[in-house]
Amino acid sequence: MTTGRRTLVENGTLVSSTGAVRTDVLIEGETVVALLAPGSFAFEVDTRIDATGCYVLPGGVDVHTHMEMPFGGTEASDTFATGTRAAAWGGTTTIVDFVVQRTGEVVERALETWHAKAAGNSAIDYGFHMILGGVDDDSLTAMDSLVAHEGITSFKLFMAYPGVFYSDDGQILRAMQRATDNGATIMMHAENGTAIDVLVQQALARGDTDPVFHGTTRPAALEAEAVNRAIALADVAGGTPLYVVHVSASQALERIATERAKGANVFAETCPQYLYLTLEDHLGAGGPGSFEGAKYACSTPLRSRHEPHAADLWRGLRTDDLAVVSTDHCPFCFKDQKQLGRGDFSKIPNGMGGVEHRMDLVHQGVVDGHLSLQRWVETCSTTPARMFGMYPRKGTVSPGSDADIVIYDPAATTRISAETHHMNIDYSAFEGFELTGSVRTVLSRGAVILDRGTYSGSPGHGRFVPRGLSQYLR
Ligand code: DUC
Ligand code: ZN
Ligand code: ZN
Repeated sequence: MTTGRRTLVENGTLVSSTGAVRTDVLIEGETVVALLAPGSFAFEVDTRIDATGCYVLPGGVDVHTHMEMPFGGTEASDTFATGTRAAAWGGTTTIVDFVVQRTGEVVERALETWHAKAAGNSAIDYGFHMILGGVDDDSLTAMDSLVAHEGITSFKLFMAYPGVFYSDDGQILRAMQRATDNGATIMMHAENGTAIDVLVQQALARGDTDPVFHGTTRPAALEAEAVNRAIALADVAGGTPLYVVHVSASQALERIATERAKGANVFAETCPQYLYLTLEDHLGAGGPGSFEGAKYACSTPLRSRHEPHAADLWRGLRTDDLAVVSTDHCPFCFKDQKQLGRGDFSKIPNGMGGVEHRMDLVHQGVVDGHLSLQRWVETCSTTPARMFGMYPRKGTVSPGSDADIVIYDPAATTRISAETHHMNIDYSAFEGFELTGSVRTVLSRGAVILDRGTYSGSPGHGRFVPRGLSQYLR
C-alpha cells in the first residue's frame, strides 16, 4: 500500500508517448497514485503544484553516461554527485551509467567499485550497464549472474580502441551467444578500430595533428562497416538483442534501418551532439593550428555539415530506426584534460558533457518541426526505460510508477553556457545556444528537487534501480 504525503500536480498538460492531455496527477509519497480529470480531486492534499501553461512529463531517462570514468589517461570530470545534480537541473531523473571492466579484471569487483562511487552520492536514481573490456570464460560466466542477480541486463562491447576496450569478432560472438541465452542486450560501440588506428598513424606521420583529424580518421564508412558486422554477428549468435550506441552517420543508420525492416531486434540511439554540431564548425573550429576543436572530440566523431547526417538522424528518430536519445555524457575539462592531446589529436580524451541539456535540445527539435511532442517524451524517457527494463517504474506518469516528474515551460527560454551550467566542466559544447522551453520543476520519487531555479536535491537521495530484460523486443 502507498502511504505518505499527498501532492497534486494540477492544471498542466500531461505529455506521454501517446499524446498530450489536460490531466491532474496525484502523488502519494514516492508514487503516482492517480491521473485525474482537471479539477476533479475534491479531497485534501499536502501540496499543490500549479502547472498552468506547462507540460507535465515523465522525468528524463539518460541511458548513456560515464560519471568519473577513467579513460584516455584521465578521468571523466563529473562525479556521481556533480553529474546527477546537473542531470536533475536539466529534467533527467534517471541515468544508466557504465561500469568498466578491463581485461583480466573480475567483473563483480568492477561492479562493486561502481556501486561505491554512486551510493550515497547520486541525486537521482541510477542503474548500471557493464562494459566488458575483456571477454573471457570468467566474464562470460559473470554475465549470467549479473542478469540473474544484480539487475544488470546490458553489456557494452567495443569494436574500437584496440589494446584498451577492443573485442575481436570471436569475442563479440561469444558474448552475443551468452546474451542470446540469458536474455541480455549487447550494446555496441561500432567503429572499425584496427582500420581507424592505421588511418590515425598515417595522419600523424603526415603531421596532421589538429583535432579535426580525429574526425577525418574515423570515416562514416568505418562506422557503417562495424554496424554491419555487429548485425551479422548478432544474427549468427541466434538473434541477440543489439543496441548500437551513439550512431552518428547516415550510412550506419541505413544499415540499422534495413535490418529493422526485416524485423530484427536491432535498436539504436543517437546523441544531441550529432544532431547539432559538425566536423567543420566544431572539430575544425579555429582553423589550422587551433586546438579549440578538442572540446568536440568524441567517438563516434561529429560528421560533415556537407553530408545529410543530421537530417537523417532526425528522420531516424521520427521513424523509430533511432529509438533513443542519450547523451554519452563523458566530460573532460578543456584546461587540464583535453590538453593531453595538444600536438597529437589521438591523445585527446574522447568525450563531451551534455547530461544537463538533452531534454532542452531535443525539445528544440519539436519547436523546429523535426519531432512531435510525444516523440520527444518517447525518445528521451519512455523508450529508454522500456529498452533497458525499467518500465513502468520509470519512463511514464501512471498509477504505480515512481513520481519522477518534470514540469516543463514551453514558452520559457534556455540559454546554454558554461557560466551557468551545473556540470563539472569548464566549457559547454553548446555554448550560446538559445533554446525555446525550460525545465521549471523536477520531482524525483515524489520529492521536489528543483523548482524555478532553486535546487533542493541531495546526494544520496538517488537509489540504484535493478533492471529487468529489455521490454522493447519484437
Ligand atoms: N564511447 C563512449 O560511448 N563513451 C566515451 C568514449 C567512447 O568512445
Ligand atoms: Zn562508445
Ligand atoms: Zn559512452
